[in-house]
Amino acid sequence: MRAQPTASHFVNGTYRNCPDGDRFTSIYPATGETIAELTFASASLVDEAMETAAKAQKAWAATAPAERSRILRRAAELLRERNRELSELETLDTGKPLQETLIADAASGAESLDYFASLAATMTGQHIDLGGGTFAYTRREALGVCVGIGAWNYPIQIACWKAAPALACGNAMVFKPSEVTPLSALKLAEIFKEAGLPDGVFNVVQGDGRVGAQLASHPLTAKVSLTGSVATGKRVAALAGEHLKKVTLELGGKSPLIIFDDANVENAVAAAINANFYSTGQICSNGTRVFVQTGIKEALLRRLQERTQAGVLLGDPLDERVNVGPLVSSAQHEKVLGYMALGREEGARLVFGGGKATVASLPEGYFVEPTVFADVRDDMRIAREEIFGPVMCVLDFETEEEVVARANATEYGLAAGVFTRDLTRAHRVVQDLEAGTCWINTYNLTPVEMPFGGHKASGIGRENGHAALESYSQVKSVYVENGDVEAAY
Ligand code: TXE
Repeated sequence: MRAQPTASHFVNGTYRNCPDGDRFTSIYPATGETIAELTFASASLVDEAMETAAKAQKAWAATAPAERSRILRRAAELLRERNRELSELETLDTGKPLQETLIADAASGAESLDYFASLAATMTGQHIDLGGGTFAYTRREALGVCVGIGAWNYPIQIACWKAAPALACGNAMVFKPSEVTPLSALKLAEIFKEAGLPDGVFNVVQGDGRVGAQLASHPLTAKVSLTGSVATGKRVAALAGEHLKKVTLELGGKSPLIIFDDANVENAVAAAINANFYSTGQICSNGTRVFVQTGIKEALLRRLQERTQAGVLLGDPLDERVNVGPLVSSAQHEKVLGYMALGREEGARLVFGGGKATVASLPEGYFVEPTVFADVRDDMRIAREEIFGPVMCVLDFETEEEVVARANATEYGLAAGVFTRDLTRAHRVVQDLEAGTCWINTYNLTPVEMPFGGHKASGIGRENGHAALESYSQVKSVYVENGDVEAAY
């Protein structure tokens, strides 16, 4: 199976190779086969991409917002028209089931482009009366060249979530996908060009953390938006601080999903499944600490096991019936298996799963079993560290006060969920949870209209919603004098 792109990079409206860059490959996680061979961008190609973007940005910012909207909307249509082709590519690159990529990846990218296209022309300033005919007004202006750095779990979605608000505001973007999943961002660049985006406004360069660091500290970078781990977030924030770049960080989590004993058990079980096993558990906002009030604990565990055993279909992610694919890479496979072993060593009760999964036709695939540990204690590493695989930790609780304190006792604060039929309690609990996104009686839904981002170590700034427009633009205040200018002499 091959998914070789025309070339590794896309700069100034054309595919570019970089023969002097280090070589790397993309592999299909279900088989370990190489599907594409690429190169990292050299320092000079990164410079060229930044310079090209800086030039193109001036004209793009001067383009009427309604025209910018039309181009972004056309790109959304093209994403939808090519959804199957893009989804198959995303499945090859990430190993996520086609069943998921058909609805959650390019489709979410298209939603984001449509949404920010519709907001592009609504960005207005204020008029401020200062008396005596004097006034001030504000303009909301683009920042310049924004750098996007992506993670490997939702490659095209992440590229769109960053590009859509950036371009809507009149910025240019240089995007670096994760070196684990380099392919779909190049297709997005092609689509933007076909939709009429001027050359140089959206560019893709490949590379690992070294290229990421060069981009984050580049003299022409106005802002950097990263999706990745907390460790990388700290490095990017340090670079951004040193060079005074604006920064948005979407980082990891160890989010709580709290289930009170008056909850609708079937819905709570469905949410716990989605919050831990969708995308084989590789989602930053996953509710991996499932706090269950003791009254319904055994009933909930039983239904969780019954539904998982009856419903999970592991296999080739290109088969649309398959609902659990492999992990993204051999490194992630080792990491997740290590945490499964650790859970046992730490004394958690293994309810089901707990190891490597075998798919007879795909012996080299990075498969693991969806896994549930019960009787997990707060101090266990499996309850404290982000695993980024299908490993659910179930923890018992007795009272509301206790569970809120324990849910908050983490450095992370990306997301949280509450299941209860008592809505007064739901709102009270949500108010006290230290998390950027909370769900009541559902989990992991992230519509583009809703700002998304983390409290505490889970991030800085917000993606999506009106908040994203604010973070990709800056205010200029203009004071207009209507009287004479007084001076001391
Ligand atoms: O992420 P990294 P990795 C977590 C998850 C996973 C772990 C490692 O737990 O197991 O992180 O994944 C770029 N300056 N998440 O190694 O390293 C890098 O090239 C600038 C959670 O893939 O954080 C890539 O494009 N950029 C997460 C991006 O940062 C740098 C999603 C993310 O890579 C850089 C993915 C540097 N110094 C992994 N170093 C989530 N929360 O969604 C690396 N990069």
